[in-house]
Amino acid sequence: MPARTVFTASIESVSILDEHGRFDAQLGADLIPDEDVIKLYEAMTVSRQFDQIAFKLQRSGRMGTYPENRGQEAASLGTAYALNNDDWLVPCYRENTGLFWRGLPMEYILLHWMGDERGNQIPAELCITPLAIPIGTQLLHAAGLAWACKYRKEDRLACTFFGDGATSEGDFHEAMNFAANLDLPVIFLCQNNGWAISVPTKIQCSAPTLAQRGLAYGMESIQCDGNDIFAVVKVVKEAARRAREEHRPTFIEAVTYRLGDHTTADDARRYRDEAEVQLWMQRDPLVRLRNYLTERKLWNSTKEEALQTKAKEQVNAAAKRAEEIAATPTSEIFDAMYAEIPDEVRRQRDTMRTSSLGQEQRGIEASPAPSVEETV
Ligand SMILES: Cc1ncc(C[n+]2csc(CCOP(=O)(O)OP(=O)(O)O)c2C)c(N)n1
Ligand SMILES: [Mg+2]
Repeated sequence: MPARTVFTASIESVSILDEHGRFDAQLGADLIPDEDVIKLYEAMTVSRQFDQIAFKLQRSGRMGTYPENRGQEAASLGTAYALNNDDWLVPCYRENTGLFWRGLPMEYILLHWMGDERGNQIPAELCITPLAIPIGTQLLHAAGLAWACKYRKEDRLACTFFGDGATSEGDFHEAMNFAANLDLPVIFLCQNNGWAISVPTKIQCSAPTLAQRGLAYGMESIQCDGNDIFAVVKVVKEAARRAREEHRPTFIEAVTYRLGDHTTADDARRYRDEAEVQLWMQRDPLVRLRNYLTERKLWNSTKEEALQTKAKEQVNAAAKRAEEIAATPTSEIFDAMYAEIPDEVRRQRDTMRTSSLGQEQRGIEASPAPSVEETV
């Protein structure tokens, strides 16, 4: 018997507002009302400002490591915009813009990177899970949440964010398999930003697209320009419809670029070409949207100036709130693990202040932090 083709596939890539400012009127028709485009641009600007201030907080020793979101704002923002407010957002750590859009107060993210776990105690009504630092783990949480939504017959879905590097993790493959085989209402939103720290995507994956990985599990998979907020909104809306109406998962590869270092602990100049960075600067999602609004006479330099001032004020106020939050009693680290504290742990709790940990006991006081304005 002659061999016959049993499967062929292709991956579509969606772009609506391209890097040259060309807008696809057909694909983009009635997608985002003008007043919302303005709000989305404002949200991107505030998030960019947040990055700058967070970076300075880290550099002045007032915060731990911080991963900049610069250049990737459109992917999480477009997604949060396209979903309902009770859909689960299951983030990684480069989704600030979308989380702020959902309503997360900015100080939560700062507290997280300051090493204060209260930054991860996200108000339940926001339907956002804690930032996931162990790469790929959150995909399984999203599949589980989506399964729960389906089981309870709720009209909700889960959307998880992760990077290109995460697609090489076992958790990624388990979550994708689980979601496709159990018909779960979940969206896998991969931010392919070209790099997993110093590993370029092209040596991480031999296939021409990451989206193909979804096809292998039998789920709808699509690519979009992740720096084009219109394209992101378009593909996420369709994925959400599929999740709600058909209980089927979707894999979305949003092609974007990390304009900053991996984190403040990294120096990307050591492993990537400056020309590549310059090329992607031309595709910056924020600049692209500003040009679009300016061209359409919906934006001008006066509005821009006012927005910049407002953004600085907002972020500085959030930094102040984060720095001024009262420290929790150290003994609190013992409170959440056991309903009834075992003897050995109780002993540790009761004696910790008499050991070398007990700085406060010995009267050593930390020097007061400078005000935000002093160093930012
Ligand atoms: C399980 C696990 N392995 C390794 C790391 C160290 N690590 C932190 S970020 C990162 C790269 C992730 O790359 P990608 O998924 O592309 O996300 P990006 O940082 O580019 O947004 C690695 C390997 C980790 N956090 N968790
Ligand atoms: Mg990456």
